[in-house]
Amino acid sequence: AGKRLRVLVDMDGVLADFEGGFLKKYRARYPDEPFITLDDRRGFWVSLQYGQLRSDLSEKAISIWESKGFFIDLDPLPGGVEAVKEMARMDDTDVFICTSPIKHYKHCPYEKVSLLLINSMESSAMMIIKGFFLTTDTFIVCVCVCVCVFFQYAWVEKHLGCDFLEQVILTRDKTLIAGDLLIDDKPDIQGVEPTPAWEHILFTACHNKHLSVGPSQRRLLSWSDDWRGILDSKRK
Ligand code: U5P
Repeated sequence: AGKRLRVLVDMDGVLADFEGGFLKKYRARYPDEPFITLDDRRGFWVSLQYGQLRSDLSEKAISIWESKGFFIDLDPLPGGVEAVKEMARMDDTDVFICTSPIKHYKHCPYEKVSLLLINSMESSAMMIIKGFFLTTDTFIVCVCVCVCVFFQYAWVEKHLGCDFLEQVILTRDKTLIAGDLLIDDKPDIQGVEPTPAWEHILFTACHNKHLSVGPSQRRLLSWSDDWRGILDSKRK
């Protein structure tokens, strides 16, 4: 018997339509502001390109994905959910959803909730919580990150089912995670591990489709592309 194949699948831009969901909500919230069509998107960071369009648009862009309900409302990308479910049913195959939690929290709607929470606490409870979190700021960051992470898990439960919650890996550094394949739309996946165990398969997205990638880099054009062939190529 061969060894088991471990596939890591990114969420935003691979399973969930982050770019489409972003543009729809950005235009609804800021109808009079300039925007970038999906065809004109370049570079992984939406906030960076909006900031180049006009400096204040970077913050406006960030405010969209840090709004309540943004992640849970994202539509699945065509074929992604079906592909991941099929992978999970394959013999000798383990599939994990590998995603990064948000890093900004300044526009997080739960900032207000956490402030209210901390202000309404009795002084002794407040002292204990403060002792644990050190500062009110740390407490706010913790609440915001927890709630945002909750919505990423909720998306997995909604579209893949609660059994898949066991398969979620949340990390800011994907190079630390060992796997045979990482299917991800981010062109440069870096972290503290210089030689990650996985082969990165670049999932084509509006922001990376114009990039010429190195000869060793394989792409998955969409979920109708031959992902089964890519998995088979890694089996011993
Ligand atoms: N993201 C940003 N800025 C951007 C675009 C995306 O911080 O301009 C964040 C989003 O919060 C998204 C995450 O959830 O990156 C996707 O990371 P990854 O798991 O696809 O690497």
